[in-house]
Amino acid sequence: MKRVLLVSSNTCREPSPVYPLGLAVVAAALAGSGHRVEQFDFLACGESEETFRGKMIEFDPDFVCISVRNLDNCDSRNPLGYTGTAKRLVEAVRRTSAAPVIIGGPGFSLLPEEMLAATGADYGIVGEGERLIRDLIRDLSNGARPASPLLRGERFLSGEEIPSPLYSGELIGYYMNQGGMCNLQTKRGCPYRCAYCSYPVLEGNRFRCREPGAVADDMERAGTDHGVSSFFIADSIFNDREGHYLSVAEEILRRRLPVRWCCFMRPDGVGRKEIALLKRAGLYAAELGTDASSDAALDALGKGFMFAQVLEANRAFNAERVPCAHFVMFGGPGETVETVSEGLANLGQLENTVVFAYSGIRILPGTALHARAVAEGLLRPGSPLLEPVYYHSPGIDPEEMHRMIAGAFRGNRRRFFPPAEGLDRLKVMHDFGYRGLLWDHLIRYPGGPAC
Ligand code: B12
Repeated sequence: MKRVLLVSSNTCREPSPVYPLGLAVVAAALAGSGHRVEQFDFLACGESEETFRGKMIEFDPDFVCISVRNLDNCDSRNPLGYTGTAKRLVEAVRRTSAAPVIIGGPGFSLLPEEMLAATGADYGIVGEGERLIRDLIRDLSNGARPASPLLRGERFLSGEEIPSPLYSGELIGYYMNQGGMCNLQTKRGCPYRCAYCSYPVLEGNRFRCREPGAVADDMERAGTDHGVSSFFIADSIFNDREGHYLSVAEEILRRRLPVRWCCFMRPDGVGRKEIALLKRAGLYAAELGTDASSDAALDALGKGFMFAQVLEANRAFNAERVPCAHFVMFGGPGETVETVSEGLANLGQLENTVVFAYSGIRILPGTALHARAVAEGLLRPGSPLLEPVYYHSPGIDPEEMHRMIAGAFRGNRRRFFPPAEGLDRLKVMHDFGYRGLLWDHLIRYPGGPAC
C-alpha cells in the first residue's frame, strides 16, 4: 500500500469550473488496488501554492500524480493557456518531497513529449490512466524502472472495465456551488472522423460502452452519498448510432432516478421520439457538435451530415421543448467569403436556439487537420504545438470574417461571438444564482419555461 496524492492542475473557469473526472476514475482504480489515495484540486484550493505545499507535508505521499485537462481554451480570439500550472505544481513538489511525479490527463496526452519536458515531471502516462498508473506504481515500488519515462497503453479498457468515479465529497461541494453539475461517462471512444478532432486520438475510434446499470448506479450513488442530482454526461458523443444512449435513458427511467442532465450530441440521427425519451429520463439541454454551418465547410470537416439535418434536429429539439446550442467554427478548410455568408444565412434559419461561434480551429496532433495544415505549407511537420496554433483558411482574411460574423450576430442575445464575450454575459446569470449550462435559460417556449 502506497500513499498517492492525486492533483488536479486545471484552473480553467470557462464556461464554468468542471469537476476533475479523470482524477476521480484514476483515484478509483488506485484505491481499488489498496493504495491510500487523496485528491487535491488546485482550483478548489484557490490556486494557493502554500495550501498545496501544506497538503504535501501533511500527507507525505510516496507518489504525486498530476492531471492536466486543458492545454488552452481553443479560442483564438481570447487565448488562454494552462500548461504553466502543472510546471508550477511539479516545482512545488520538488521543494517539499522526493516523491516521483507522474503526469497524465487529456491535455498532457495530446502533446506528451512536449508536456513532459515543459513540466519536468518524472513519468508521463499517455491516454487512459487506470491500468498503467497501477502498474507503474507497482513497478517503481519494486525498484523496477520503465524503459521510457513515457508510458502508453497497448489496449483500451473495455466498457465493463471502466471504473466508477471516486468522487470527493469536498470537491463535489465546491463544483456544485460553482458549475452546479457533477459529471460521468456512459462510454468512451469516438468512431467519427471529424478532421480537426482529437477525441479518437484520446479515447480510440470505437465506442466502449458501460453497462447502463453501472451508469445508473453512479448517478444513484452520487445522489445518496453527495446529494447530487444534476450531471453532465462527458461522453465524446452521447447519441451513438447503436442506441446505447437510449438504453441508459431507459435504465434511468426504470429506476425512476430524480436526475437532470445534459450532454454533447451529434445533430444527425436524433429525432423527436428519441429526444422525448431522453427528456423523460432527465435531459434538460443538449450541446450540439454542429461544428460548421455551410455544406461545404461541413464536408471539409468530414462531419458526415449536411446543414438540412442540423435544421431538422433543431426543429425536433424545439418541438420537444429541450433547449439546444450549436457550436460552430468558422475559418476551417476551404472557407471563403461565400461559405461564411452561406453559413451565417443558414444559422439565421435556426430558430430558438443558441449559437457559439469560434474563429479558426486549434490544430492538434494526430488529426487530419494537422496533416492538411502541413500539406498546405501552413505548418512545418514536427512544429511545436504547445503554444496554440490555429488553422485559418487561406481563402479568407480573418478580420473580414470576424466582421461578417459579428455583423450577423449583432443584436441577437442568443448568438455568441467571440465565445469569451458570451461567457461574460453568462457570468452575470451565475452571479444571480443560476447554475448549470446557463445558456439554456436564454431559450423560451410559447406558454412557459423549457422543462
Ligand atoms: C466533456 C468535455 C467537456 C465538457 C465538460 C463538462 C463537465 N462538467 O465535465 C465541457 C463542454 C464543459 C468542456 C469544456 C471545455 N473543454 Co472539454 N472536453 C470534454 C471531453 C469530451 C471529455 C472530458 C472528460 O471528462 N473525459 C472523461 C475523463 C474520465 O477522461 P480524462 O479526463 O481524459 O481522464 C482519463 C485520462 O486522460 C487519464 N488521466 C486523467 N488524469 C490523469 C492523471 C494522471 C496522473 C494519469 C496518469 C492519468 C490521468 O486517465 C483518465 C481515465 O482513463 C474532452 C475530450 C475527450 N474525449 O477526452 C474535452 C477536452 C478535455 N476539452 C477541451 C477543452 C479545450 C475545453 C475548454 C477549454 C473549451 C472551452 N474553451 O470552453 C473547456 C474547459 C472546461 C474547464 N473548466 O476545464 C480539450 C482539452 C485539450 C486542449 N485542447 O486544451 C479536450 C481534450 C477536447 C479537445 N479540444 O481536444 N469540455
